[in-house]
Amino acid sequence: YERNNARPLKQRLLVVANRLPVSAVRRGEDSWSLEISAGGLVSALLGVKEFEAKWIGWAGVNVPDEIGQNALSKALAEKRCIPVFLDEEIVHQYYNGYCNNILWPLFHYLGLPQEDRLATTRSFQSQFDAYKKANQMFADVVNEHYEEGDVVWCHDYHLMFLPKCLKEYNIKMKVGWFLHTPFPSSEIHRTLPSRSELLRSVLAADLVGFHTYDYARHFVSACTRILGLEGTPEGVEDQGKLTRVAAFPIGIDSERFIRALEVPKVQDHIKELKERFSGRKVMLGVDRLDMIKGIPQKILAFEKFLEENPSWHDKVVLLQIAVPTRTDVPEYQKLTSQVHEIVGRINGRFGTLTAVPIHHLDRSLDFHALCALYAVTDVALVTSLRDGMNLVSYEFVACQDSKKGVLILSEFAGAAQSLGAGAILVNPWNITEVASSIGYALNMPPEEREKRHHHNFMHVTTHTAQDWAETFVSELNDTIVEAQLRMRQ
Ligand code: ADQ
Repeated sequence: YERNNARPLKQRLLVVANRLPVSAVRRGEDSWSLEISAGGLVSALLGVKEFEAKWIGWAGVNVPDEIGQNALSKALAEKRCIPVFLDEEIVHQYYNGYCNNILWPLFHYLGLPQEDRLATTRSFQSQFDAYKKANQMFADVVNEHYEEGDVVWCHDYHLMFLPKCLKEYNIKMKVGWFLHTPFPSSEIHRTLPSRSELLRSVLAADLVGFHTYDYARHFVSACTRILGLEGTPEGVEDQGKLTRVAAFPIGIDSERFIRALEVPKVQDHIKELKERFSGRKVMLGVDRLDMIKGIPQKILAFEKFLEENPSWHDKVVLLQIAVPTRTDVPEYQKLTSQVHEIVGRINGRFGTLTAVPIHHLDRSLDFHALCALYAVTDVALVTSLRDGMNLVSYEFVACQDSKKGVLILSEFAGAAQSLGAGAILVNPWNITEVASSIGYALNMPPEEREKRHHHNFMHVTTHTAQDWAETFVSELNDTIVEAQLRMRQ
């Protein structure tokens, strides 16, 4: 209780993620400007009123000098953020190497890197060592700021080694870990040289969460088949210690999107877009430019649709917005050129002097522009080859209550399990199937569109990001209480 007014103090939640939700720009030797990036996780945690959240993570910048580090820590403290300082070499090996070159593709079923096997195998160990070292650095910072009664929530594949490091510091620390990507089949996970060590580290957590029941099941199978442990309906048991494993599907702050549609700037933008594309149906893709998002496959399916349906040539347009990520990685550069080449070819083939069938933008849009685009869309195309959940599909649905547009959704996105009844589910590898689904969606009668939209809208507005965070954290608290009760018995 607080000393003066006897009001119960809020429980502190330490959210540990690779990146802090801020972008930091150095203005001088000891001055920084910070901008909060309003991602899904930030709004989810702002909605959790009974906790006081603090963030721990890397600020995304290299700060080798002490003056700069002190100044940045001070500026971040005002935003309830605590930095972990990583040097360039660690970032290269841990973040670009082990996280993005090994775990990200593997967890999305793209396999381990294959070119130059010997070099990969050699550097694999040094990247894993850097990964462990970086995770230990995160643990040091968490431990330094931890106070008894805090709950620690670790996020994503960057920090699989963290639960173990934290429990080594303090066995009583309440530790949860949530994975935002898919967890692959155990047959994929078992190809990873450090498979067992990673599983054991995650199992040190009290609660392990995934977006879907399938990912949770894959994780439990990996623990039973690779580690020989016992899977139970609650999770995984190792010598009497139970690690609870469950599905916690994320959502969005749907109210934020719905409210944005009333903003005059958004309405003006909607009007402009409607005029610009009048007489044509609008199809939309919004993705980070990443191999897992299936952007080339989506565009090829659209080409096939145009090929087979000449009557639609001047009546439909595809707007593909792709934010470039990891631009220094050759594979991502290759993907960008591949997408440009396909778009150029299709526009050359089906375009006229006054209109092209595909508008492709390599950039991020601000929140209001994105909402306006979602609102004017007739058919959204989410064709990820694999995706933990995919929030674009949720955001589209939230902005469609007046238009009741159609969602074409990959069956390999986690969202297929929650929006499957309202969306048209497709196998994104099957270009013929996606092309015919485009035709089906464009011709769908209003009653069917309404029914499908209603199903999805109900889901998106009742399974929000705030619900997700609250459920995870309260279950984490209960898990510990259970463990303590068992110890007392
Ligand atoms: P991501 O792979 O980043 O997230 P997603 O869930 O679709 O994928 O979220 C992307 C976010 O970025 C959305 O909020 C979207 O609005 C925004 N965005 C994308 N393109 C944009 C653009 N061009 N301009 C502006 N904003 C854009 C990871 C996993 C997902 C999982 C989430 C959350 O890969 O599967 O759903 O975490 O757990």
